[in-house]
Amino acid sequence: MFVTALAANLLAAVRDPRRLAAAPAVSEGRLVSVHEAGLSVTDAPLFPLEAALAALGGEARWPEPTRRLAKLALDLELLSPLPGQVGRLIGPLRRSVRLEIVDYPGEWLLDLPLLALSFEDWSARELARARTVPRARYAEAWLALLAGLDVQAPAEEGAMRRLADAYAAYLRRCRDEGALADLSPGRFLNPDSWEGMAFLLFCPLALPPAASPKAGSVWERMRAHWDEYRRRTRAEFLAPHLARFDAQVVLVDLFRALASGAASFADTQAALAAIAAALRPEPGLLSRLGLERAPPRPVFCATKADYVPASQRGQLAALLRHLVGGEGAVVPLAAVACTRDITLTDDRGRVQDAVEGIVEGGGREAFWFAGGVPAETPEQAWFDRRYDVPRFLPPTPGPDGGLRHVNLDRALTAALPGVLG
Ligand SMILES: Nc1nc2c(ncn2[C@@H]2O[C@H](COP(=O)(O)OP(=O)(O)O)[C@@H](O)[C@H]2O)c(=O)[nH]1
Ligand SMILES: [Mg+2]
Repeated sequence: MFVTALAANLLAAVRDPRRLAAAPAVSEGRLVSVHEAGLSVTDAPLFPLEAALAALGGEARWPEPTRRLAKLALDLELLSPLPGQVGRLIGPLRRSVRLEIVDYPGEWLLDLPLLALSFEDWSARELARARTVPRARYAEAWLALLAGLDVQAPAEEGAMRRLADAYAAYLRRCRDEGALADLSPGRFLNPDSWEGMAFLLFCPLALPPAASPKAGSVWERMRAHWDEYRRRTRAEFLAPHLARFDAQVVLVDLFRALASGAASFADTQAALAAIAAALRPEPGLLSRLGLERAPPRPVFCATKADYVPASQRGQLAALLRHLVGGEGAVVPLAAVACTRDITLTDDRGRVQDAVEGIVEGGGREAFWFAGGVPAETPEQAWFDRRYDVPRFLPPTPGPDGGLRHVNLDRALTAALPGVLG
């Protein structure tokens, strides 16, 4: 949705700068033209912009969520004013910028911290937490398979597949039933082009009881697969994509974590800490991996900011800052604003800021967090109150193709100060 809204509003902003008013290049009239550009035949799959816009414009359906890596290219023409006397004499320079936007499943960000982990250390960490609440409940079938496994036995394809499948099923349950987020490897949840690859046959394993693993054993083979997974992550995700980015936007849904209980929130917190550490420009993990250039300062966005009224978006940003630490920019963001701010008054005359939008079926629904969004990790008791977060329908694009948003222009300017600033 972010990529779709970004493209739709950049295209619309050429005619109507109010679409992205907080981006100085737009508000000052320096964005002259925007066109979608083609990709070369060897490039990544094309981002399905047309399908996404058709979904929004037709019956106001949400576009498909990201399941694979895809790329969108936009050609921008901008004016750069020259300073001083010269500038007044010859006027601004025209420059062309090609903006390439790479959309990929967010789960893959958690593969970055794995690049610095051994199979032994990752296994120990994952086995330990799979035995604690709430994960243990989802891990039963996988742990039962492990209990009957001799890791020194000769590796056999069928047995390895059953173990890897059970581990992947555990990760999916953690994500879908537990709303947990600190789940690895990311490709087990979203394999994209790696679907069915033999090196995905591994899972966390306890160390063999004897000091050294036997050649050809399950343990040895799974560790080899782990090494191959990390090699491919470097070769096919890090090197061609992440390491070449000039900007990295990380979208974080804090409402899902807040509404799903303390365990879900703690897990999201752990995942974000690991991602923020990996993306930290200096001396973060990526820079230590010997990339040719330092990674860009990330822009962390608290998404779906249209779930809270304007008066609470500062709190939302504060909560995200609390979770990611000091590095990078933090922006409360709604790629598409589905709600309007309202004020509710209860029978005792108490006033509450809330939002209201249209939900599936056409009904109008209000939403608010009692007491507001917490600015730090809430106490356990805060989670006792359960929130049913409605799923609002997206607004249809305007006649100019633009979409109502919250802070999309601020997020873009923070990500690309040299282009839109
Ligand atoms: N209210 C609101 N909902 C959003 C917004 N962006 C995304 N969503 C909801 O979140 C879902 C997933 O968004 P999407 O961008 O597809 O996320 P992905 O799964 O990470 O690719 C959408 O189908 C919407 O229901 C937003 O700005 N406001
Ligand atoms: Mg997405």
